[in-house]
Amino acid sequence: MKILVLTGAGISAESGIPTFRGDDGLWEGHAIEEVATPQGFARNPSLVHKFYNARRARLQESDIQPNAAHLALAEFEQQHNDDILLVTQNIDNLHQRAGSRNVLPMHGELLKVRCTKTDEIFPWTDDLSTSTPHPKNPQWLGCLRPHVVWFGEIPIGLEQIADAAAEADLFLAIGTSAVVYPAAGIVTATRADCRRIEINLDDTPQSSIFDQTIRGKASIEVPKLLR
Ligand code: BV8
Repeated sequence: MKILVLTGAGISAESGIPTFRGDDGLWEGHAIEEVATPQGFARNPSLVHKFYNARRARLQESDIQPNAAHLALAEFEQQHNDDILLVTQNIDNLHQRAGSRNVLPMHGELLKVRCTKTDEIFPWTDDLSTSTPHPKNPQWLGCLRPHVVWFGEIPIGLEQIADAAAEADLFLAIGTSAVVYPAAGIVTATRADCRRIEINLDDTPQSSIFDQTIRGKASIEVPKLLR
């Protein structure tokens, strides 16, 4: 059985990582355009670095751990050896820390930085700033950016995701509000006879496309579904 899983910020919420669409629509006090677009970065790189440095520091704090949903997905992958692709919109590393191996972080990774000159990717650096030297060419200063996909940028692995969607027998969408594209479009790329299950606290604009909608917390419902 081929399984495709898509996770969003909701799967990490119970690990202590805030989701994106809080009531005030702001993202940790910032408008998305300010901190998660190439234009925002060009306009004020220091603010954007500060935003990601704070999220990176938070992710490294000891109380941020994978929760039962992350762990159940990792265990499920081991039982199905590699017939599962776990696509995540999250840029935290909780799936990887939980032991999932087939993870495709389609919106990038908070713990990696990328050179804007060469596209080389490096492990994260403490307090990334506009004067951080390039790890291999220290004479280059300030050419590093967070290795995350901002709005208006093309997500990672779209072809692999489309192939997996076309072959999936089971599609699970866990903790995503299904408003960010192209991630939100994946469910419609699955085969007509693919079994589609949505796990979320609330309904989403795509709930009607799913064969089964499970309402509840990911840390409870995912282990229940997979075990
Ligand atoms: C692109 C990285 C071109 C950065 C992120 C108008 C209409 C439609 C689309 C567009 C439009 N205008 C522009 C677009 C395109 C745009 C888009 O979709 N905008 C939206 C806002 C309208 N998309 C893009 O720009 C993308 N690029 O289109 O490029 C292209 C594409 C393909 C080919 C050629 C060209 C790039 C999008 C990526 C942006 N980067 N993140 C960073 O993280 O800092 S997106 C960001 O939102 C995060 O990755 C996040 O994961 C993602 C989606 O949010 P969710 O994960 O769903 O989180 P959210 O808070 O919204 O929801 C949480 C859910 O969990 C809720 O449903 C809640 O009920 C539930 N929940 C909460 N707690 C729990 C729970 N469920 C279970 N248990 C719980 N405990």
